[in-house]
Amino acid sequence: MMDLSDAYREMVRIRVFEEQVLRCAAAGQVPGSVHPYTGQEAVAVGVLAARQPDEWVVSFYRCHGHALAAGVAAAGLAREILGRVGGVCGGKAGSMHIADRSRYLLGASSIVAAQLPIAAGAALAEKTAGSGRAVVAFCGDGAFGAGAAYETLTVAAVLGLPLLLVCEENGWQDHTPSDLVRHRTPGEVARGLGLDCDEVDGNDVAAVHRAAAAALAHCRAGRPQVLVAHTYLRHFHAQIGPQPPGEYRPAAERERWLAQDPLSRVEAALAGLSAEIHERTVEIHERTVEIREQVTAELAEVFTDALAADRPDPASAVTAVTAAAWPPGATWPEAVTVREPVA
Ligand SMILES: Cc1ncc(C[n+]2csc(CCOP(=O)(O)OP(=O)(O)O)c2C)c(N)n1
Ligand SMILES: [Mg+2]
Repeated sequence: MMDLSDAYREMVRIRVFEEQVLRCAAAGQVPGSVHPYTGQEAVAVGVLAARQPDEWVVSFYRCHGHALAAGVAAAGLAREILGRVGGVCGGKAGSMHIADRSRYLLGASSIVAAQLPIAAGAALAEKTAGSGRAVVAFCGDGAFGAGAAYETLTVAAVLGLPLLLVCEENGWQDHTPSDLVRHRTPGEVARGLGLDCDEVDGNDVAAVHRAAAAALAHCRAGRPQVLVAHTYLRHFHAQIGPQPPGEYRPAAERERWLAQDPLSRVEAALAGLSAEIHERTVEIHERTVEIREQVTAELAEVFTDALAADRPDPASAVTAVTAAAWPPGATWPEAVTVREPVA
């Protein structure tokens, strides 16, 4: 069972973190683009509360929420996105390529669906080692239009890989409505390929958690699973530079989804749990306000600190870009030798 207050705090951290990132983007402080995760927080939090802390996670460009929910330190994440020393990847990877081995976040890909075969490889490694651990891969619904998704699902089914593929179905692929460019939904594709596939209300963190916990149990027993979480982006696809994109989605659709905001849903659930005891309800309401205030103060400090940090030395651009050490006995030196920086 997941503690709803803990889940709420985690979801608020992601929301407030992303709002800070967007503020920095508007001020021209973010190199490259940012893909906010606002509105989809319940998916990352619900799923990752169900994984064991040493189960690998693989993400895509909308990865800040996955990273925070995987336990990546907000300070290292903020510095990474802002391209500063002390970032989890040395400030050299940026918003779309977050990795943190200490939290078993294997990496994130900016190429749609490219993370899926990587996740299958990690799952094959776990299976080969007989570890009993699963691997969690996140993707958008657009990934199901890519060949890599079909290949991954097929190989996962054939080899019995301990892989959980979480598809965040938000109805859009960049500025294109998903239904315009697909013939089958991700769930239909997964079931069509013979995989187990559950579909869940992705704005209901408790429901996501239950579905992920059940799916992960099957994965660990060697039965790959797909979980489609239906959700919606609160902001927009991406921001590149200081100017946010204009609104591109129908107003009625946005309003319908924003009324189902995953944070408000938890606030309602926390209050509803004890609706019969008025004082307790007030207490819970105050608690949610307190959590928001605490998280906002914590993250304001994190971003002030990150913005004051240095940018990485350009000479470090070609260091630490390959594995520092190879497994015992492995020889492949020439191919991986890192060039010294050109003076
Ligand atoms: C192979 C590839 N083709 C196109 C793009 C450009 N692109 C970036 S995000 C995106 C939309 C993907 O939508 P979806 O998978 O639903 O994820 P969402 O952004 O909605 O979370 C596209 C087409 C890309 N990054 N990689
Ligand atoms: Mg999408």
